[in-house]
Amino acid sequence: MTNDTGSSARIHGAGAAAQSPEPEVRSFMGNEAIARGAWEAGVRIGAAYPGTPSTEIMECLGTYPAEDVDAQWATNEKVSLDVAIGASLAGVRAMCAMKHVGLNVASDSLMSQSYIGVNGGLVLVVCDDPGMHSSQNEQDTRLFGQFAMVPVLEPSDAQEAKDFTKLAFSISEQFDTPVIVRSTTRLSHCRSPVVLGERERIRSKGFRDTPSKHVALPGNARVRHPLVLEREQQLRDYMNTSDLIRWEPGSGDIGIITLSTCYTYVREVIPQASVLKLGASYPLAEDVVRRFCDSVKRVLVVEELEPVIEKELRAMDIEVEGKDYFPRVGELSPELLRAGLHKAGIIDEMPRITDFNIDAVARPPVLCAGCSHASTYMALGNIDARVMGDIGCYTLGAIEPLKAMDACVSMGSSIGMAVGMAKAGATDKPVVATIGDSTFIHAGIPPLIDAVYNNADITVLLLDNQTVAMTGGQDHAGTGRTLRGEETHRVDFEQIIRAIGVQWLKTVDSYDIGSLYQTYREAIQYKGVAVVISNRPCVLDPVRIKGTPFHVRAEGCTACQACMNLACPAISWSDELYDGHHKVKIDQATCIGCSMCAQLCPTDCIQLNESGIE
Ligand SMILES: Cc1ncc(C[n+]2csc(CCOP(=O)(O)OP(=O)(O)O)c2C)c(N)n1
Repeated sequence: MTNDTGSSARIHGAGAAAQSPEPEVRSFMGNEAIARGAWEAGVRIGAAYPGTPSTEIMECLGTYPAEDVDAQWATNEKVSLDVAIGASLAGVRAMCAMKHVGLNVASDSLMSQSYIGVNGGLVLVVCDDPGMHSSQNEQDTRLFGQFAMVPVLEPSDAQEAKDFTKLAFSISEQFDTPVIVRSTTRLSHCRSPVVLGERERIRSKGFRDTPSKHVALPGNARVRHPLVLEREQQLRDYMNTSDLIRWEPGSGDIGIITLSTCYTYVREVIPQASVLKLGASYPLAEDVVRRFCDSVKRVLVVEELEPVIEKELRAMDIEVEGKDYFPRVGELSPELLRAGLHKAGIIDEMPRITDFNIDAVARPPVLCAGCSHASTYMALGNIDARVMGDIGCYTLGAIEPLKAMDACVSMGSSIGMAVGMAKAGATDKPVVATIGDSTFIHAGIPPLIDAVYNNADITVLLLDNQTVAMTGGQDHAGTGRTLRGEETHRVDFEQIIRAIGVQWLKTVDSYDIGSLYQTYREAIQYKGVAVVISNRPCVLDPVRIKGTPFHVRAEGCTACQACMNLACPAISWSDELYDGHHKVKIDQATCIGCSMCAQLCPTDCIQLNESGIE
């Protein structure tokens, strides 16, 4: 698995497999399988904005030949969907990929595109994160599918992830609808065998000049909406007869309706049950579901997060059980399923506790040694500002010992929140917004325009570490490189900010702590919108930085803890006692030689360890 704080897993691309005469079987992560499915389906355009657990889908699609597929990073999820919509209307198969919260950003386009329909197949892959391994909420994308009246396919393993993605393109074209393929962290990041196939040679259909279908005007949309309802019924009929639904008869009176990775847990925990495995959560294959429910005495729905299927069954007047026994929050697991079935009186034995006798090392989230965000939050703590944060590695500025962030909601919200907070006048502290480079491009520019337009008195700190560090170091429009690593135009932040009308703008090096403090103080004294850009690259990406480490001369250390305010993971207390006291020590392997701690040390006892001897 990967997570938002690590780099992406190793990815299998096209390799030689595409030419192999025999079907080849490979171990794929769900995300690799989705990319493979799209490639085999003849996808021509792929666009995504990174976000765990979806990021590897586009990275992997970008390993297939450029003449087959144009795989690109978009500036945000809405743009990624819009790119895919344009390509679909032009007549080719197109896909966009995002994490669940990305669909909130893209939803404005999705809701209308549902009416407009497609030309080339249009697939949205949306990866949910039950359990919030690396997300700010655990919303359930299936509800969005219902809301937009767009079919939602739910694979349960990597093979299905590939097969369903391929099928999604056909369904899209057959029913003139965008299709959502929903994954979850467990599927996206777990490996299982996948049989590879050939790429379909799909010719472009060419653009069809039908403005009454393509232009979302009230008059056109009024005609389209009833067609969308008809399409829902046709899709329902299709779901009743398609291979997406599988009835697996068992013994006894219990019938379980399930889907996605929950299906694999059901098969493991209660192999004897009759199971109806749904391949699509929307629209529901009502006829088959009803027949299945009639064939058993007791029906349970096993689904992660919201009781989506359970509520649909209730609406069909079917007696059903589910969330009384299985949690509505977090990830489901075989253990939780077993506990729920036990509570429901279906299985006798108590939940099996698997004791691996392993003491997992606690790994609380920390900024990396030498992270350029650390000095910013240390300074903000000292300046005592009211800080509206944003989403990225720098959200860790909220936790001990930096603890210099008061609120953080969603990508790009920091600047708008700062405007509101400053306008409300409810704070005697200066109001500061902190935002990363990728987040600024994603959703930070409109609120900065708003701040200038409405004469807000705020300071914006643009923390430009020249990568999307949080999701593993992807490129974006501010790095000057494309998804395939080609050179491209690099957005000039200073020019953009000046063009917006910001009058007070300075750029600082966040490793230069003296001038960083000085610049921040000047910025918050300015009446109006002041912007400070700090432009130290991330220590992990695009190149891993490792300079000569610093070490502590213990005899000079007064244990004043000034250096510890940086929250650097290389700095800790010594094991040895000096005159009965611990002193500071620096882990030589972790220190990258950024010098920030040495600048903070009042006794100059932190020095470069040029000898390499500790
Ligand atoms: C709507 C949405 N899309 C994607 C993500 C995943 N994500 C979390 S932070 C982040 C961007 C971080 O990049 P940047 O702002 O440059 O800050 P850094 O992590 O590099 O410090 C992304 C894409 C998300 N949380 N929400």
